[in-house]
Amino acid sequence: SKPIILQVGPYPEWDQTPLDSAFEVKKYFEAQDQPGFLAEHGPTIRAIATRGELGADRAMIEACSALELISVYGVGFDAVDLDACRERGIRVTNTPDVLTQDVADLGVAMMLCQSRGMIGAERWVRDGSWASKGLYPLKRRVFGRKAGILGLGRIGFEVGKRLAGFGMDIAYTDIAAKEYAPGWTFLPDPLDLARHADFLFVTLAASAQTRHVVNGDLIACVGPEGMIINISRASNIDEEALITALQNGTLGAAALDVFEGEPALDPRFLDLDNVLLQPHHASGTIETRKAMGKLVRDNLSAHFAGQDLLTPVF
Ligand code: 8YV
Repeated sequence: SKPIILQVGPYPEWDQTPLDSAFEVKKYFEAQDQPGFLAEHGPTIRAIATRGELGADRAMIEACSALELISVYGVGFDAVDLDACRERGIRVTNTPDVLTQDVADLGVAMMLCQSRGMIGAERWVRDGSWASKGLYPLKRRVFGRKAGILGLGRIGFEVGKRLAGFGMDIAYTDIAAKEYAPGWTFLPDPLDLARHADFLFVTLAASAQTRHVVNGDLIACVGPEGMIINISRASNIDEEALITALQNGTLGAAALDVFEGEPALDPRFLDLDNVLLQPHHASGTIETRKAMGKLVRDNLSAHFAGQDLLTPVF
C-alpha cells in the first residue's frame, strides 16, 4: 500500500497527478473542517508536503503522530515549526538552487520597474496621458548607483551578479565576508549597508533571529532617496515602520514580493504610489515550479525508499 501523506496547499496539475499516483494523498486544503480532518487522518500520516509560505505549525505536526518527513515546496522553511520536528526526529527538506535564478531575476526586475516608474508609464500610455499631457515625468537611474545586499546567500549572490552588469557599486552584509564576492564591499553592520545603499535588497533566509532586522533605524538609513526590495520574507522587515516611512517620505520607495498576513495585505500599501506590490511570485515560472514540484516528490520517494534525502534541511 502507498504511504499516506498530508498535502497542505494546492500544486499545479503536473505535480498533483504524479503525487496522487505515488502516494495516498490527504488534501488538507480541501477539508471543510480542518481540525476534524487532522484528528481523523493525523495518526496515519507519514509525511507532509507543504508550500514555503504555508509550512506546518506545531498543532499540525503534533496531530500527525507517525510523521517522519516534511517536504517543503520552497527554499524558505521558516513557516515549519522546526523545534517540533527536532523534538521528534522528523526530517525536513526544501527546494534550494532550482529557484535561485528566477528569484534573483524578479528582484532585479522589481528594482528596475520601480526606479523607472514602469507601472505608471504603462498607465500613461493606456489612459492617453502620453497624447494629452506629453512626456512622462523623469525617474531615477539604476545604472552605476549603489546597491546593498542584506544576506549574501545563493539568491543574494545571483542578485549581485546581475547588479554588476548594471555597473553598480555593490556592498553586502552577512555573518562573514564571502570569498566568492571579489570586488564587493563587505559591511558587517547592516546600518552601514543601509547608509551605502541606494537600492537595498533583502535576501536573508528568515528565522526568529532575523525578525525585523530591517527596522525603523535601518529604514531611515536607506533614506528618502533609497529603495528597499524584499524578495525574502515579510518577517525580515518591520512592516509598520516600513509603511510609516513610505507614507512620510523618509524612505524613498519599496518593491515588495512578500507581506505580513499574505495574501491579505495591509490596505495602507494600496494608497501608496512609492511602493511596487507583487504577489509572492519570485519563484513563479513554469520551469522553476516544475523543478520544485519534482524535488518535493523526489525527496518523499527517496525517504520512503530508504535512500538519502536530496535536499535535507536536517
Ligand atoms: C513559495 C517561497 O514556496 O521558496 C520559497 O521560500 O516562498 C516560494 O517559492 C511559493 O510561493 C510556492 O508555494
